[in-house]
Amino acid sequence: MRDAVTTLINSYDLAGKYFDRNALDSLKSYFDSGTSRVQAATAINANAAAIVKQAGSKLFEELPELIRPGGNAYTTRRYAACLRDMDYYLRYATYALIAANMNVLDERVLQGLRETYNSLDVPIGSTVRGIQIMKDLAREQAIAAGVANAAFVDEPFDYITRELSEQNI
Ligand SMILES: CCC1=C(C)/C(=C/C2=NC(=C\c3[nH]c(/C=C4\NC(=O)[C@H](C)[C@H]4CC)c(C)c3CCC(=O)O)/C(CCC(=O)O)=C2C)NC1=O
Repeated sequence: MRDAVTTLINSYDLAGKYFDRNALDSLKSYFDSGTSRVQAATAINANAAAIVKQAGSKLFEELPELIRPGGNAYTTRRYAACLRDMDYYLRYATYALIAANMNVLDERVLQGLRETYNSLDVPIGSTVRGIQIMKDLAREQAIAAGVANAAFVDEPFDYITRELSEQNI
């Protein structure tokens, strides 16, 4: 698992080089954004249960067929599995926000996920919609907590969306 700092160290070490101007600029911007990242993650953590619940309600309101007979989130077990997945996405998104690096998502969340979803007929488009709804709620929480430039909150949600949506070749 990597973060913004270890990724940089790794690549400079592989080249056997001291940090140059680019590396130092990128480290500086990472540390400058640190307080905002912690602030955003704190706000999301404190409201995680509510974010997942609200996002679920909104998703099923938009796509009621998911929870009707024949829908993938129909039956209590599958409904709960769906909300649990949403909670996973939210929690891992906060890790990626703190790390300022998406590697944790690749390693812990995305590996094999599309295959699992396909084999269980979990609709990827609807899952992506759920993730996008959570993104908006998470950003709102960060803004409400006083994070000035909260656009970075979108990053892990968009990353999961992009990776999950990619077509099989
Ligand atoms: C931490 C990393 C991690 C992830 C991401 C993860 C996802 C994950 N979601 C699963 C199932 C599932 N995922 C969903 C999700 C949904 N169905 C819908 O219609 C909605 C669109 C959507 C919710 C937004 C459902 C309903 C199942 C159960 C499917 C079934 O068993 O038939 C399964 C199959 C095993 C199980 O049921 O637990 C996995 C592995 N597991 C992990 O360990």
